[in-house]
Amino acid sequence: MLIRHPPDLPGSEITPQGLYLRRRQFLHQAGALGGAALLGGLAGPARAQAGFGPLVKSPTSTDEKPNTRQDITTYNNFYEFGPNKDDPARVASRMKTRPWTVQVEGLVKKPLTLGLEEILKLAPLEERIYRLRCVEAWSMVVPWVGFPLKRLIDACAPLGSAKFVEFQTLADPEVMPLVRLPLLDWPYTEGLRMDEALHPLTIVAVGLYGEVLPHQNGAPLRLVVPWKYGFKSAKSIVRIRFAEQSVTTTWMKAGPGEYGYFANVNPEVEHPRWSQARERRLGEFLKRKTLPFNGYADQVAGLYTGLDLRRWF
Ligand SMILES: Nc1nc2c(c(=O)[nH]1)N[C@H]1C(S)=C(S)[C@@H](COP(=O)(O)O)O[C@H]1N2
Ligand SMILES: [Mo]
Repeated sequence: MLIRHPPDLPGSEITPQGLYLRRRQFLHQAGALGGAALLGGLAGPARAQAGFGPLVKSPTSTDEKPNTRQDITTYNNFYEFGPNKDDPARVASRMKTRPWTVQVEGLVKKPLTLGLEEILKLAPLEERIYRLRCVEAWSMVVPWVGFPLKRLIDACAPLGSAKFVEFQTLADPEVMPLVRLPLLDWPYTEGLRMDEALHPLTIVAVGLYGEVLPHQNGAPLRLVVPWKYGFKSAKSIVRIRFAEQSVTTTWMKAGPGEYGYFANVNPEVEHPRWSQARERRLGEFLKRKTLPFNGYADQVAGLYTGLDLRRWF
């Protein structure tokens, strides 16, 4: 069986209906291409890990116990590499992360290309231990290595008219088997309102557990927006675009009634097909209560005063 699900999540709940159907279509097509060989044959040797040296731990860190490196790097959503939680760890090592550039365009002083090395010099790296809550009702605690997204945005020199920022991620059919198939609308596209992007909790992550980000977690750079569902945290970013209007994101296209633009963690707004009131922390048996804004309400609720969070989910 290619498709496996965690035992407490019926398959039809994991993905929006449209995605579920496209996944069946994918399986059908993958079958024609050789099925398991297509996904399984791509597993590469584990990459050498490089450390960042001693890091300051940000006071924004949670004091909850981080999940193990094993959990964080083998239970992933990175659909470009496959629909199962263990596909990214097996397949993503094929992605080349050097050289890597990020295209900056839209409402900016002038369009530019930033190299990864330049980006890494923008700000000191620090450790940020954050909760990550997936829309599928599981969560984990991750010791990220990163820096505030604001520092990268400042380097992009957006115009005052920019109200939203859009992120596009790598869609390379040579190394990502799924982008040949219409499982999602590739390239994976996400967006933030400018004030969300500039918020001090929002980071660019380039590592975890003190080491360079494993490919399956979004190497070489990804967003982490801890008060939003995990899908807002786009992996392997190659393009940043500033705009006056918000984009229709990949997940909004996949399930318009299921995934909103804001996607703030909200235990009171049910996903149409399951409750968001509780979550299973990876490695734990009993479910815990999901907190508004994933427990970051004190810091971020103020961004949404006057916004009906049931309507703008
Ligand atoms: N490019 C890309 N980014 C992505 C995804 C994806 O499929 N593709 N999945 C998202 C989802 S649904 C989640 S929950 C998080 C998971 O991050 P992690 O695997 O590092 O825990 O990545 C997000 N970023
Ligand atoms: Mo997710």
